[in-house]
Amino acid sequence: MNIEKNQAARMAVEKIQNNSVVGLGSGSTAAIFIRLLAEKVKKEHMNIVCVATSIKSGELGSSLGLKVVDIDDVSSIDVTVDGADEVDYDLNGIKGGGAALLFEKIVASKSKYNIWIIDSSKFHKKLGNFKLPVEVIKFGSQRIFDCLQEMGLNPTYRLNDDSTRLLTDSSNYIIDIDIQHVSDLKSLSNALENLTGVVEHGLFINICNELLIGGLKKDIKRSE
Ligand code: ABF
Repeated sequence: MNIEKNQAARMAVEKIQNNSVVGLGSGSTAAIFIRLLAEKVKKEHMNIVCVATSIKSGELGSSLGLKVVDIDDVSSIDVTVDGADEVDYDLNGIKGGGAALLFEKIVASKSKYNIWIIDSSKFHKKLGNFKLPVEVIKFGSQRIFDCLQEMGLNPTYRLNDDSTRLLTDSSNYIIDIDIQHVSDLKSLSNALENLTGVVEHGLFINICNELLIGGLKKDIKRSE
């Protein structure tokens, strides 16, 4: 799969134009993109400003010489290149396997154009092979967990290797839920957003503009 991740990242870097603001995604595929982008910027003396979707991506970009600024220091982002955990044929996706979904969705919403880079194992007709991450504030999270259980979504807290609850960059918890048997994702999205204490979830609907799949020479664009 790494070959496909490299291919997808390389296709994305070719799309970055000079004098642009670029969103840096999170995850291992996005990390390959960040490294390739830094090489291209250095080689071609490009004028690029970056906004990161996680502390980790920002630190990686800065360490490689990219100019990484705070999202509120730019009026808009020209293009964001990010990974995803699962993408369907309508270019809707599940993100947040790396617990960065909140900043990823904020950066994506400020981006004029969103490109996702994946290996072919993540491209499915229907979403649900990957559990859906839900970011919740710590205070009162058990009530949300219980609600999700009552909804039949089989919730589990995201844990660290030492079995402590993982904290996101915003010091929130992640609860992963099983959506394999959910057919109406828009209704699920609305239901989750109506649960007090839910900060954000990993359903990214109508956000991706272009999907680059390693191993496929052509890219897939969302129909307008
Ligand atoms: C990120 O990309 C996350 O939303 C998602 O978890 C990750 C996929 O990681 P990888 O590219 O390592 O498979 O945007």
